[in-house]
Amino acid sequence: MKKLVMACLLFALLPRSALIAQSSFGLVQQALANPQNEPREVFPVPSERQMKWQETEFYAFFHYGMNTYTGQEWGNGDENVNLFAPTAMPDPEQWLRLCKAAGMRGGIAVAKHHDGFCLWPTSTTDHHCQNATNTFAKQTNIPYDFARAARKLGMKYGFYVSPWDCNSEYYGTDKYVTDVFLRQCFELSQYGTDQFEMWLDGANGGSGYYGGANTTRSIDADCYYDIPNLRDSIHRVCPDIILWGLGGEARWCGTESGYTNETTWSMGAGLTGSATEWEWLPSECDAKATSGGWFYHDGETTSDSETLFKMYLETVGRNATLILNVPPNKAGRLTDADSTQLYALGTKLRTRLGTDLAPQATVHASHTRSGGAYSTANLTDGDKNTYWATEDGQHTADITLLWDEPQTVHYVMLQEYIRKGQRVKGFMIETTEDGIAWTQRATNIQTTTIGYKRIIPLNGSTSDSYDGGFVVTGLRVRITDSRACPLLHTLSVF
Ligand code: FUL
Repeated sequence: MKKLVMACLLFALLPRSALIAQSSFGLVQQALANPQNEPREVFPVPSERQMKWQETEFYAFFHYGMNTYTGQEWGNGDENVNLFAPTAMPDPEQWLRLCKAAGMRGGIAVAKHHDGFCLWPTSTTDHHCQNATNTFAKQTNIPYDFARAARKLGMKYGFYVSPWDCNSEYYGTDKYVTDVFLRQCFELSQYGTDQFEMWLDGANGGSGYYGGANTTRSIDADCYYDIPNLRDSIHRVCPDIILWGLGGEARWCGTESGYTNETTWSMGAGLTGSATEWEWLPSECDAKATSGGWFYHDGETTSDSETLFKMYLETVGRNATLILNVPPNKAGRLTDADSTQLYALGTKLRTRLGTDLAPQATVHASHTRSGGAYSTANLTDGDKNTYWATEDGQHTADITLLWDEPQTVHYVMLQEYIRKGQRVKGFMIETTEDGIAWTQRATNIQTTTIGYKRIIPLNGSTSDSYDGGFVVTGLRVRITDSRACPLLHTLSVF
């Protein structure tokens, strides 16, 4: 009897989890069996908001503000607000409409640059546009108009806010962070909970006005701006927003010229990233579409659409995103020259990368994972959530596409299923005219990483990628090395 009481007592005291484990032992075993043979993640993997951000791919940057009127790139912070004098009402809808025509999916507008001049009526300082005497300036509220235009056009949007502020007398003290910077970010978050990126520039401190002190101030960016607190507060309001740069959720590729390395990992830092880093930190490339600078300057020219297309291939086509700057002029509009090149770029993207020839091909893979859900059909079904895979331990494979009729081909586009980690380390592309002899293409290009997206010009040239093309009846992608079994969700041929 005493033993029975003790046993009952012990049973009652057992933690609830232990009871569940005992009573549902069969269920636990079933879950461990992995009946779909689903591949495991190879860490690190992107967060949900990093996935959404990556899918934005190509978006615009709009540097507009005090510098547009002073001709500076970096203001000193002592500019009189009345110098901000638009000759017409700034028109963010025009900016975004032209960028949409160029194939972009969103845009980031400067809300405050290093000079501290705010393009919205902020409560944190008097140094803002609506305190200027100009009639248009008094009505300017870039975040409001920009967010509204983006929603109307179905584009993603966000704001650039410079952490460095050489107007604020408090810069360098805690008061700047709590009463100015964090509040400004929070005010900007209120312009729309659906923002996709906040641009937190890495340029930090230096000489400036600082409320009349005219000094040089330096800070330790790693701890000064209270980034963890900022990230949490902003994510609570804008769940999908990526805090770029100082925010630590996406990285600067390391150039401001619209290219990144052919080998690009979404982990690590700089141009290439690294296959062995533990944190998912995807790459963004910033670039200027005009000759003058980030801000508008009289007499500047706009790059031709062929140059912009090359930038696209060397950024989006290399597992990064492209943020392309097109600066509004003194009337708060993009110029006619910008418009011409942006439309031409949109046409190039549609004609060169718009008609996928892969769905018409017969596709065969040397290796396909068992379980039924990972066949080559997933590569051409247009569904980013289904993918082809090999068995665990199988790190090489060939995927062959054969067409009944000869096709003229220029580009191959590959996309990994990165929700389970970036894997591929090496691949080659070959074509055949007769189905017997195969020739390797783009041998001068590092065909190493794939990641979210990789576009290979088959002639090996990003500046002259759309020449006559190759007339082929077959194309083969040979995966030669991978961190784990490769998972591809799309293979397209253009
Ligand atoms: C840099 C800034 O200093 C430039 O003025 C510009 O805004 C560029 C996009 O980022 O860090």
